[in-house]
Amino acid sequence: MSLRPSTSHWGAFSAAVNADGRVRVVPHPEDPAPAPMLGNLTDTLHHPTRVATPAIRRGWLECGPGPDPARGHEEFVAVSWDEALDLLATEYRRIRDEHGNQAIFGGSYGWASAGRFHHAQSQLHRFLTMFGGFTSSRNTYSNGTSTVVLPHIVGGATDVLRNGSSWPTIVANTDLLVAFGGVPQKNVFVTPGGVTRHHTPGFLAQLGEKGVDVALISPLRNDIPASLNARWYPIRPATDTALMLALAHTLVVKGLHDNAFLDRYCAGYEEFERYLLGVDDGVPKNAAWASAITELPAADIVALARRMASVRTFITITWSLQRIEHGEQPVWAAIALAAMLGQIGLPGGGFGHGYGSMGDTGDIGPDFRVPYLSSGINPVREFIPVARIADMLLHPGTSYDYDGTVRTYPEIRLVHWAGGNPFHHHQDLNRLRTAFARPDTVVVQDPYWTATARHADFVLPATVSLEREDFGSGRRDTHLIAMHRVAEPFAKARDDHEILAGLAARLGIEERFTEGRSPRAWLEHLYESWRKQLLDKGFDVPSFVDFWWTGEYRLPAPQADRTLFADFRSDPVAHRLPTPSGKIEIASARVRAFGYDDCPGHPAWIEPSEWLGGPRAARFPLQLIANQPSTRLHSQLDGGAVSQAAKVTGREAIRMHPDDARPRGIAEGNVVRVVNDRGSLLAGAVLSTELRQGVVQLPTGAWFDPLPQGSDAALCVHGNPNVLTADLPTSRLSQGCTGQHVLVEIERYDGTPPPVTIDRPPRVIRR
Ligand code: PGD
Repeated sequence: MSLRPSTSHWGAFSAAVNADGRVRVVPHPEDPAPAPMLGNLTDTLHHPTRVATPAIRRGWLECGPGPDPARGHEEFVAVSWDEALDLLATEYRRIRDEHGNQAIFGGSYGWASAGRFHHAQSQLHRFLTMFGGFTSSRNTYSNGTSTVVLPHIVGGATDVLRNGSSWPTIVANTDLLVAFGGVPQKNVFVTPGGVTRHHTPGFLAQLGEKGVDVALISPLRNDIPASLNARWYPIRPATDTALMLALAHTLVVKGLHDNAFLDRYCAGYEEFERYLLGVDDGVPKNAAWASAITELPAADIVALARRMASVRTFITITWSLQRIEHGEQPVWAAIALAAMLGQIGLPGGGFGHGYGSMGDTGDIGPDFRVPYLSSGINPVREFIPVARIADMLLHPGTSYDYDGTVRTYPEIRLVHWAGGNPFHHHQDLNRLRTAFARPDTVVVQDPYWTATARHADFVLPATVSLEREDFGSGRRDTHLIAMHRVAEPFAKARDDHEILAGLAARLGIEERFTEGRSPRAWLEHLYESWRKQLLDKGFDVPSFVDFWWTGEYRLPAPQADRTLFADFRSDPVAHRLPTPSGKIEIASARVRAFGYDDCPGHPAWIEPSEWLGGPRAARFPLQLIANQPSTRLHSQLDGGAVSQAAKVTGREAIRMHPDDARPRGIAEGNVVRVVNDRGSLLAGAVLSTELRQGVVQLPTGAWFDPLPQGSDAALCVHGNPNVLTADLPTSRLSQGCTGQHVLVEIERYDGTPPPVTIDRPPRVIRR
């Protein structure tokens, strides 16, 4: 078979199916740095965990809907598509008639696959909207805290998160890059929707070649490529805010802050300075104070502050820094620090957020809206901040704070998920299991028997993107890629669109849902409507037929030079920020008025519950960093070759310092048990001096594989860190995800460890 074009969140490629059913993948010829994880696609079509047939949990089939603690512990019964969709349509009608549309939770958070038409959430949200609406979720697990706090500081989140200074501008102008959380190269291979040219590894290499001074502030040394020769500040996890405050304090007491910038462009600096100097609380946030918290030498902090004030300095913070308790604080403190340096809006100066968190931050591709499927406007206004899913299911009717409002959790009866894996992405998975027992019915559409699918009542097998036609492109992508069908659908798998069209037909909304178009007709319709807008703007865009057979369209107008807030700096009146003051709010009267003890009106150090300096560390003395994996995207294709090759004894690899391993009798390659009071997991030990002592690192995404009921069901034998993480919000302001950090203890596992079973399907009874 000839190679056919396609794309994924981790890169564009061409693919063909070999005679043995495996996929041959060739990276896009223009990609200067193809993602290693492309290799996971090889076994994607026929992996043993593909869902072959619609299936219904036996208890649901025999006893009907209702809360059931057996969910996630029971076998499934294979059914026909007609039986599955008939039963589900009846249940949808019952829920709507008895409880109303807000009893349907369709947030369905997750990355799904590249492809603008078959995008699973868009399809599901469109279907649910046409059915009368659903309770939705807001924000993301990625940067949901920043999304809420940034509007209070700079008037919006979009510019900071999507239109930050470009890498060429930084390479050309920055003297000193101060990288809180580093610039982890593993993450820049990924951009939602697709990326054709991975530029960022090249820009990082240029930084190294130019000899830009780099300060890496992270407990993990490999959070920045070694070629940059960064100076490593091995900070104690969760204490970056304290360091930023001490850097700011040093600027004040040495008279190195830019008063003219603060006067003209910022509001609330005086209040912040009082806090820095300890005027009201008697605690100056000086280098000695921060040294005790961060365990970095005070002299190094003072020297770094002096250096930052003497050259063109760019401050970056990764998104992982806000994925912890009080995650608003490092974001706000970094902006306050940058404001005090007075370089915001100057090329190569100021701050950025998310460099190394994803491929599109700082990238030079065009900022182009590509064709997409409209989901319509959800008539139900009910929503939750995305990471409050378990709280909502467990505590309907309970009130909670969110961004200055008081909200109440709705009572959910039906959960429908397509394109996400909450039993990978949510915190405290054992608590989530209890929460998932509460609804009457849980529906999951996924190509694979993920842990989430195993916790459903209805499992509806979806195709993978190689089995359908689509087009794809990500933010700042250079190309729109035609995604040709490479293989026929696996077994009885159907496209999400087809599944939902079948359900829509039974509910009398098929015509509205499909508008009478086939998927191919949708592609042509979406493309041609988009093309017309571009032609009107003078762009030369090929017809759909030409695009489809060429296999790609190179998007116009890349943006090489870009400086965040350059316009605001040039004219702060004409380009006033949409904050109450029109300026950068170093202190916010609005946030202060909310009265949140966990998010006051200016950046502040607030001790978290899970850190090495707190009392909990006496019981659980190691800080686990649960960051993004380098061998797969989140939990996707964990069974793929690249992801599997990095496992140790078939389990996720956990890195620990030899000085932490030795006293525990742990050697390289040992199976270890990682434990706290929420659960435990088995992982394979890898010893490394690339992380500071007292810190261990276990990436997210190993498929959750709990022992069966009756044994230690709180133990994941495969190594998913979310059995250990706390289901706590960042604060009452943003209610964001705090999954990045958790305190644990580790011991060697002696004896024969229980086998990993998640790489096989669950028991499905054929009738
Ligand atoms: P994925 O593994 O991408 O994880 O969480 P997310 O749920 O996005 O899940 C996508 C699912 O969609 C997979 O099961 C895949 O098989 C399925 N899928 C793919 N294509 C299709 C399709 O076409 N149709 C259907 N129906 N399904 C499809 C990611 C989330 O995890 C994120 S974004 C972040 S940043 C968080 N990070 C952390 C963290 O730093 N630390 C911890 N502890 N936890 C985290 N969780 C969060």
